[in-house]
Amino acid sequence: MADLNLQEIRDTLVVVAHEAGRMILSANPTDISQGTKLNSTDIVTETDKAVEDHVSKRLSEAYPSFAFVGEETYKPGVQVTAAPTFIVDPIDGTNNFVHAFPHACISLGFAVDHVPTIGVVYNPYLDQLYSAIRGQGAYLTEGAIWGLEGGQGRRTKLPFSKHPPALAGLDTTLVAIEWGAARDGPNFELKTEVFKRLAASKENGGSIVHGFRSLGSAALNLCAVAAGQLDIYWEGGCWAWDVCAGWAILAEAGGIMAGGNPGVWNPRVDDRKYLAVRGAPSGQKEIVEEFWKVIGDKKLDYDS
Ligand code: LIP
Repeated sequence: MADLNLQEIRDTLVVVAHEAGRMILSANPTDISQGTKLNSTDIVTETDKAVEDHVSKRLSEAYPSFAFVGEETYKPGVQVTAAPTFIVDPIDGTNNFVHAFPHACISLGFAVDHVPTIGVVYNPYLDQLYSAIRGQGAYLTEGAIWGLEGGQGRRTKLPFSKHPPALAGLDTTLVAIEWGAARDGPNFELKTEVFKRLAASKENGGSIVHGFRSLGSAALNLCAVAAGQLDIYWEGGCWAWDVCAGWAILAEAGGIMAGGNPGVWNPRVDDRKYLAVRGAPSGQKEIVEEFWKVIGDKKLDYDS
């Protein structure tokens, strides 16, 4: 990695993210002319494809030797290699985009040796850009396009709190969950059961978490965990392009990414089962193990 100019790559990703943001804001969000994938919830729009085409062209021109994995051009069974790879979701939160719900983003990740190394996640609706370079911290920049701070935007280091509180147990947490596209079968049944156990009172054997947030974007979920606004995010079924950028940002904000199934401490970027925990002075390992106990003996299972 020594010969990679990570700062230059990040800066390029920020410019491309702003270009993609303008494409998202100028698109007709109700146009789902490209149809759906798994079922009626798994929507693809022509904007998804147009944004990915633009991003792929810009990045292959700037870095022709790097690999590219994108949601709309991905071929089932293709694994992320150890080569420097851009891992891109053109619109993460497509269902929000289609419904004109202002919680979607362009997610531009860069992985080296399977490790999420650079992350740029941009929500154009709010002009909020989250970014991180491995070893150089994670930041939120707000209002750069809107002209704040002379066009530089207001920059805040993540997590927001300089002294994040210890993690003291699931009953003190705000948890991001997602239903995902699959709405039947054993994965859906296990998710539904785990959600119920997490929410239920202790008297009924539950964890009584403070609450759930299901906002439809894995990348923005990870950024909220990185910021310390959410404590945990658990999902099975999303993909490397949903999490790569947010994972780099989470890691640089002191967070950890464990596996979405019990016992997996070091998931691959394309594992498709994830458990993200915010940065904290103590309690991360313990809360992962407490969460895994809630999952029990069954396991989430997805093809790559
Ligand atoms: C979405 C993910 C989300 C998942 C949705 C969908 P998309 O990505 O960010 O975590 O639950 O099913 O996959 O499709 O909006 O890019």
